[in-house]
Amino acid sequence: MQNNQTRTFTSAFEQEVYEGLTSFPKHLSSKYFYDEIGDKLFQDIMAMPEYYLTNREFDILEANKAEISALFSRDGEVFSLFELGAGDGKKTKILLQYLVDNKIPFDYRPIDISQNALDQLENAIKQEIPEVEVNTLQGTYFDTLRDIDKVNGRKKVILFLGSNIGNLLHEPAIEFLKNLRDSINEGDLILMGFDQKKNPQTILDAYNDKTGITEAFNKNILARINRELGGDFVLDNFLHWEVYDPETGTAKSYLVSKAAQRINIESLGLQIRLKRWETIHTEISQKYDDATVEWLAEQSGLQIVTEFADNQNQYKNYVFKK
Ligand code: AVI
Repeated sequence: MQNNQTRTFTSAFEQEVYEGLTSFPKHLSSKYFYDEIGDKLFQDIMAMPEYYLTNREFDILEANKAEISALFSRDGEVFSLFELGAGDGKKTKILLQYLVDNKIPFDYRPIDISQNALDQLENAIKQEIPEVEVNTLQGTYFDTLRDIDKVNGRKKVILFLGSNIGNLLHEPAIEFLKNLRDSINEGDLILMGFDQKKNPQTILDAYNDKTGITEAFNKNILARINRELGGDFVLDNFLHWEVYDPETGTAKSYLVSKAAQRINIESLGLQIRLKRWETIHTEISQKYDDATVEWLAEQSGLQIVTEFADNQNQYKNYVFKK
């Protein structure tokens, strides 16, 4: 691992925690929310009534599954359906079931860094829709997509659902989309979910539920530092705080220190101080409008083929091609 002055880190997690907590203002990356406990908390978030994103996307896929499937397979051409970050596949199963029922030839290739997550998904699909040919791919998204070109000449369709793109600032989102563009060929498609700008209160409620599940999810990053790096964060000493800027469409999550406090993180040999009301920024969840998605597509060399929305335009799925 890389050196930071005189320090040697044994993982990217160690290095990013060190850098984030010694910066001003302090920050931690939301990608570290997702250990076993964080995955479970995110499942709970998706089941909350306030977290409208999952149901809106579910409804869009359900209402448009015939049209979407027809785009994926023109003239019965066999294709590979890749999925980045499939989770439990709840929404994807709508499309898988439709494709199977209509005898449209395809195989399903979920990509994930975690073999455990892939095994669980594969078992669930084998139980529920045994007709689907599942070929899991363990690895990072882009290395895996690039490698697949060498072994599989089929048309590619890539799913990236859940508005996961929104956890990236615009610049890294463009980098991500450029990488996606580089890993597809002419004729291939990308179906991606983008949560839309809407009544700011609806967004604040989705990220600050009264039951405290999102609070626990946000604080899990501190709990994870305690578990994995020997930290001594007291979770009750922090407020979960959500803000939403309706002009830029950016929702931001913070942990706010309720008191002046010192934190030790043993494996980093680090002691930090937090002033009363000092913040640790942990996540962005970007909300979009058509102009912003068009701009992102243009910046990354993608074209919008079509889009699907729910009846209140709360959420949209766009189809891109190269
Ligand atoms: C995974 N990601 C798209 C979620 C979101 O909406 O930003 C993560 C999340 N954070 C708080 N609630 C849900």
